[in-house]
Amino acid sequence: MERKNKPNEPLVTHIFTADPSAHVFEGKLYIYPSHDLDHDGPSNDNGDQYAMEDYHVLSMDDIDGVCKDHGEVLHVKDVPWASKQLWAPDAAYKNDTYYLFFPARDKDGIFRIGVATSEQPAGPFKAEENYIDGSFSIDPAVLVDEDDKSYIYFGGLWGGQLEKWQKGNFDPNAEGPMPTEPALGPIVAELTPDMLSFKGKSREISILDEDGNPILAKDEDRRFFEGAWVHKYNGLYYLSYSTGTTHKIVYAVSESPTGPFTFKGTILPPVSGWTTHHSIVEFQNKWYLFYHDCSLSDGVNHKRSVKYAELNYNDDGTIQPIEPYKK
Ligand code: FUB
Repeated sequence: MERKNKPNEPLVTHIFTADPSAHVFEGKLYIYPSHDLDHDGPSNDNGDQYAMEDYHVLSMDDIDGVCKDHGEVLHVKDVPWASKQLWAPDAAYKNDTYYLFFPARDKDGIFRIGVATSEQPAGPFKAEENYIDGSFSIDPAVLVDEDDKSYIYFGGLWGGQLEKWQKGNFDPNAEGPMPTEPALGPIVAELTPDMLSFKGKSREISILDEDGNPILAKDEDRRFFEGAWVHKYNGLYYLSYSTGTTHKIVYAVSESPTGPFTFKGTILPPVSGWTTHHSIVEFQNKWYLFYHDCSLSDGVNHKRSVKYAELNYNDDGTIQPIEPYKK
């Protein structure tokens, strides 16, 4: 019998999946996750345990229907510029084309962001020859705005190497800011109309507290770590992200897609496992959070599973926190 989706339960159990980027394409909900390898190697802060080699695409006709695995849609061996570690991807639709944006280490071991294209939302995807010029770090998320401009958000600390780029070029010895300095923000770039390049230089996004002061590096409950996602609700831009070391999904709001964003609160408390990574999507007139945890592997950090939960707003536009383990 086919397994039906249930909130807060793994969408698929035959493979390990993580970092779900959910989008509505052609009336269906498509999920673009990472595909975690089922290996027993050691873990470290560099993220070597996240040794993913390919991507699968998942889809569902209804939120409580059956989640279909469309199989492998791109393998690292078919990405000319990449050496290893296909981490959290995202997808976008424009120009009658589906674009898969993905990070991987290049041949020098430096994370870059590439694009692959397909005529169908479920792939297969064909990678461009080179990574996006000017791209670095991990966790791309793309917003195609109502005015048809597209923005790519990216960046992640530690294994994701964001702190190595503070001076504009890769410095393997660079550390993050001092605790009392502003935290590093995610990076944004407008994409060219063909979605294959940055239109200009990328720039860092500011995240401010309620008094308009930058969130500081020591503020680990609120500062950006990785996994940026931007969605629109009632004309405002919501930037949500993982705090990493404190394992939360939090959010900040702006009137502009490039910020500055004002911190608002927590969407998801820590779940089982070290990493937390999500997306937010409207589907059939309801809003959903897609996220992952390690419950299917009994807590093995690099064997994760994607899940969903309904997401609700208050009348003032704030997001109601989600309880991931509600019975
Ligand atoms: O899946 C590998 C990395 O773990 C992602 O890029 C991060 O966001 C974290 O989920």
